[in-house]
Amino acid sequence: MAAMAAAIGTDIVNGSLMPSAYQPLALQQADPFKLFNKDSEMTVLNDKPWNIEAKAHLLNDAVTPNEYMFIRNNGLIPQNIDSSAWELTIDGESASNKKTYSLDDLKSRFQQYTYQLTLECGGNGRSEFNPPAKGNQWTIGAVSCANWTGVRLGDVLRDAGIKEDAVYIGYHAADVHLSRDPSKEPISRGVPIKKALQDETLLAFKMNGDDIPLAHGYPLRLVAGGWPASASGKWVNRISIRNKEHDGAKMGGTSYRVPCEPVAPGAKVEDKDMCIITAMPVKSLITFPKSGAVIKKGKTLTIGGHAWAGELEVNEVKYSVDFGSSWVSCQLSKPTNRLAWQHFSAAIPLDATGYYEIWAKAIDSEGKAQPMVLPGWNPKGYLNNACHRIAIKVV
Ligand SMILES: Nc1nc2c(c(=O)[nH]1)N[C@H]1C(S)=C(S)[C@@H](COP(=O)(O)O)O[C@H]1N2
Ligand SMILES: [Mo]
Repeated sequence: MAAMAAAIGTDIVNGSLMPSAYQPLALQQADPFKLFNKDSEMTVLNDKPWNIEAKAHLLNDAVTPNEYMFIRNNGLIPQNIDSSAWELTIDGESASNKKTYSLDDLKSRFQQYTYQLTLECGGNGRSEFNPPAKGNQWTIGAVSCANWTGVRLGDVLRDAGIKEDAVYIGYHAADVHLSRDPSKEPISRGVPIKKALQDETLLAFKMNGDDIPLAHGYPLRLVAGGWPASASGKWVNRISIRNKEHDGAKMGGTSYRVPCEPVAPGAKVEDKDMCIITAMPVKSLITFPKSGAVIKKGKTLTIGGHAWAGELEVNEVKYSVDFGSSWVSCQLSKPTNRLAWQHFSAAIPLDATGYYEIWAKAIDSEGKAQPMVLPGWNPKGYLNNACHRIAIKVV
């Protein structure tokens, strides 16, 4: 009984009358697909907290709809949100004024912008690292590119006043620490002031034209595309302008930090040798066809997918049907706006019957390509941008 009460978070009234072996509704497994309007092919990695990822073929849309968008939570989703009472406070050592805005203030006082922004969890691809890294075992599906509408964070920060010595911003949010201890934050990260002031860095209140779904940060979220999505605080109610690197929860230690210089797999790395992840590396995903597709001999295989490169543009995507021995260029679209993923396609002749693998490799505007195999090991398994591959059978 005590254990159940602890799990529910309060005493169970009339608990002594509860039949033995009865499972209170509060502890029954909710259906995450219904709860979050997710497609039933999405993969649930964890339910305490909720972490759900897509499969490559589910991400085929040019703009990711909610049903295929991954969910990454560090804590418990806030409940009973009253958006009419929601407030965003700007404070911090480097804010000239502490200022508080209602959602209406933000919507009416500042110009609104819509951008397609790629959000990829820093730990996307973690499942492949060896020695294994603790944490959600993301495969390839912790990435999305939705339309986000809101006001520029920079406009709001400037309205409050940014002091000369500002170097960083840190967000604070309404989600609840897993321990339910109100003095602890599940996560409070941020970005350098320069990234905070970019045109595309939004305080968003709409996703794909509608209110942001609760799991994705309703009613207000920070969106800093191209950086590890952990920088894009959901349910944001306070942003601090800092005169030093933000020191909130999950800014230090091995959280969202990697060895500044490459290390041997499994190495112990001293804190001073760890660096905060900035922009995400170049990456691509073949979203069509689904891996395992069977095609008829004599037909051309059309593949499609997306490519993105942190703060940069993708210059080229290539495919290989011979395990990387030779590469052929794909068609590649320009991004709709900076920090949006780009779409590639190719018509591939597959002449023999049998098993093929299609590998895709993106190259960014600075000439950096995705590695074919796992990149540098790091303690928490971040930044795996190895080439995506699909299997095809020709019959
Ligand atoms: N308040 C808050 N913001 C958060 C998180 C969180 O747990 N709490 N998780 C972060 C991480 S690690 C990721 S990858 C993204 C995931 O965004 P999504 O769930 O909308 O896909 O949100 C980020 N913002
Ligand atoms: Mo993340």
